[in-house]
Amino acid sequence: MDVASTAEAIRSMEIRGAGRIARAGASALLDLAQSYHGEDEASFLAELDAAKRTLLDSRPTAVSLWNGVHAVVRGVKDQPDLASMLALVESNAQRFITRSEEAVRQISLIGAKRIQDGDVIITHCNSSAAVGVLKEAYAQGKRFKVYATESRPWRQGIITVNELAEAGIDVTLIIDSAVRSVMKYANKVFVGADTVTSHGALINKVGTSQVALAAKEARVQFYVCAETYKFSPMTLFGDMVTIEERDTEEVAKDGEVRPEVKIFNPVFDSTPAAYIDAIITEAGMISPGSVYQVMVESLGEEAFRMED
Ligand code: RI2
Repeated sequence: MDVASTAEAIRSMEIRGAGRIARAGASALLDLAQSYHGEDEASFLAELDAAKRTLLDSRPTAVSLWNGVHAVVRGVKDQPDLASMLALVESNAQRFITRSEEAVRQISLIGAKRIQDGDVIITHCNSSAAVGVLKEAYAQGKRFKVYATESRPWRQGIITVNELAEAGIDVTLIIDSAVRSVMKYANKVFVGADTVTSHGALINKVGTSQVALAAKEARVQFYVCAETYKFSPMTLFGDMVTIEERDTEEVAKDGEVRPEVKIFNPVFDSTPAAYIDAIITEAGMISPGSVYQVMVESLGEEAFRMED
């Protein structure tokens, strides 16, 4: 898919999930390099820069997209000629996509170790990393129950329950506001991540912080499944994560409520590090306090040399 259609598919949530949008962004830049027919370096760099901006503007919250796009363009402008620029975009993109898929697989294996027979697990929204952990544990022969939230307004929980049921897992769909009632049956929570800040806070689908609060109250373990390219270098410099607000029509259709009613539709929220027991990454399970160190090791120092 080209850059414009990829950005539109991300914006409209046809392509969604923090890991998937990062891979889609990298793949669109790969497509740009492979189909480039221009002849000079300056035009290619200008086109690459415009493509980068188009992709980054599509959804603002998940840093995975930022890290993915920057991993692809890194070093390109320092190449001596157009052929080397195109080759570097291609190899960077392919490396990012392969590593990203491998990271999700590693997280499944590491996270599955935290699951035991008889566990009752809650998950929220639809995270391929969290679902991967549950499916891997089941494939290893562990038997447990899952409660999955509906996750209004997009109802990505429907994807989750169908994926889990298809794998054979005992899964129950609940509405978001049932989380606290159901927490008394649960002993573990597994969720995904859109962004993890340098101080270990989790930015994930709106409602995650309420799940975490209910888990803390009930002393239920709260695990985050996050590839390290969801760690945000910008937060180290004090940047706040932008919380995406989507169309109000997603909450109530036009004409459903009186015109004087205001609608607020933030789609992510922030869970403080103190509510998180551990973050399961491809580099191993870490405490929220170790995010900075793992981020430097995994993303490399160049990720901290900020480019816009
Ligand atoms: P994976 C999703 O966002 C959810 O918030 C989910 O927890 C997160 O991305 C991570 O998903 P959205 O795109 O990368 O549905 O684990 O808004 O698939």
